[in-house]
Parts: sequence; structure tokens; C-alpha cells
Amino acid sequence: MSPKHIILDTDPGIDDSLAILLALASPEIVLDGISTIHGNASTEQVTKNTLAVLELAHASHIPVFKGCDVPLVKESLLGPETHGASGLGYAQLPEPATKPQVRHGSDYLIEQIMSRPGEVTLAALGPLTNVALAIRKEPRIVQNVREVFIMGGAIQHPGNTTALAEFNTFVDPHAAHVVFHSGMPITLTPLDVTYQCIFTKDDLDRLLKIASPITKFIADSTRFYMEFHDEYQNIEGCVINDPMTLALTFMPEICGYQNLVVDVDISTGVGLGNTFADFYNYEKKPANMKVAMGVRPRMFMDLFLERMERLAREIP
Ligand SMILES: [Ca+2]
Repeated sequence: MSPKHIILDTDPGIDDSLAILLALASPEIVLDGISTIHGNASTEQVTKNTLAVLELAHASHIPVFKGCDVPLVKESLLGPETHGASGLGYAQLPEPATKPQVRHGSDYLIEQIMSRPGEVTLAALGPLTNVALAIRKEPRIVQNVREVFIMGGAIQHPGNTTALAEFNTFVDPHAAHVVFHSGMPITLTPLDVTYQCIFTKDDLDRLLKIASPITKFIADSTRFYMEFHDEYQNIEGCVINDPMTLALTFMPEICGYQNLVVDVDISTGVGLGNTFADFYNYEKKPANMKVAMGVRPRMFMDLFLERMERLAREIP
């Protein structure tokens, strides 16, 4: 089978960076390009981080397109307590020598999807502002994208940003609303499954047996993330949402799925950004997405660790 063509829309971000590394280390997929989005840090910062992570992994040939700076309607909200001021925890990567491309991230998505109908798989790992904007500018991308994998939402799980809302859907709930109701072929990876996959100190120790700038980066970035999870959520280790979402693009059997009618709250009350499913289909609507609701955590973690080891050996 020829490898799947993937475009990442992402806000690195510690786990976003790990998703980029997983994409580069996985022969089942080809990473065609990256559009960046506000979220874990400003768009300026996450774009710089994306370029720096690509350089770290000797992959600076992959084009990077800067996307939206702010949500569609809400005020900006960034995540420094989770990802650190730079967005990469304690990792300090050299200033990138490469520059982002001139075109806007949302225009890049449109151009790629429309020029190769049915071929481009999109993995959206941050707030959905770029994707929503692209849908509004060129609605035909809905029929022409192959698949869309989204990290976001918390269906039957508590929120990680408010009591009810997950970070990406809370930061830009209106964009999530546009995308969820667009008719795109969506697979959603909510906190319900990502919070069952914890990257632990033991996992990190296994990677650190290989001396490489890759394993050093993983250690320095996740150390901050682990401190956050310990302080706020009493979790030992850290939840690596984004690489899990990326892994489903080529290893769907990691999760079990339900076809569901999912919506996101865009009213202004305490539920803003809350994602919920109509499990009993009271509204008699067709399902608008496939939702990962069950997971084999070890299958994912074994894949992730094996691929990071592979990359680390290639980049001593
Ligand atoms: Ca992210």
C-alpha cells in the first residue's frame, strides 16, 4: 500500500511536537506540510517551534505555513501553564534557520485538498480556526478531503480547561462548530481515549537509553508537561493527546469507534466549548463523525516508543 499523504494543522506545543516526530518516523505516511495555529502558544511562537522541531529531526524540507493568530469569535487564550512560555516546556531548541512559507495556512489547506481530490488526509491537532476558515473560503474541500482526524473534545470525560471543555474546543468553539457541522469525514480523538494513554517516567527512561538530540528533546519537553499533570491533575506522567491522534491515521485499530451525533456548545454559559454526543439519537440526525471511545493504550505506547527509538538511532 502506498503511504498516506498527511497535512498537519498544529500548535506545538509539547505533544504536538511529539506528533510531528511520530509522523516523521512512520513509513506508513508522508508528511506533506504543516499549517500552524494559535493555541498552546501564539502563532508566531508555534510556527518557530514547528520549524525548530523539523530542523531537530533533519526534516526542514517540509514546508510550514503560518495560520490564524486568533479564534473566530472569542478572545485569544494560550496555554503557558501546560506547555511553558515557549510552548515546548524546558526544551531549548536553537533559533530555526528556515522560514515559514509566504502563503496563509488556511489557503495552503485549500490548495492542497483541491489539487489532489480524495488524497489528502488532514490531522488537526489544535484549535480548528484554520480548518473552519478554509471551509468558509472553499466549501468544496469538505467533499475533496480524504479524511480529517481531530484531537479535541471530551465526550464523557471531564474537561481539561474548564470543568466541561477540552482545550482545543474551548479556545475556538465556534470554529469547532463550523467543522463538526461541515459534513467532512471526521474521526474525533477526545480526552475519553487520550487520558488513558499516559507517557510515564519509565517510558522516558527507556528512550533515554539512546543518546540523541531527539531523546533529549523528549525528556526536556515532557518534564515540564509531567510537572503540570502532577500539579493540576494528580497524574504521574503526561497525556500525549496529539501523537495518539496522528497514530490513528495509519493504525486505526489502536481505538474502538462509535458513529455519533456530536455537537459543541457555543452559548456563553458555563458549558462553552463543551462537546457532547446524542448517544440515544433523540434528534434523529445522522452521525456527523466517528468518535474514538475505546483504546488499547499499550498498543499505542509500544508504537510510539518504538518509533521514537527508531528516529533517535537515525539522529545520533
Ligand atoms: Ca495541540
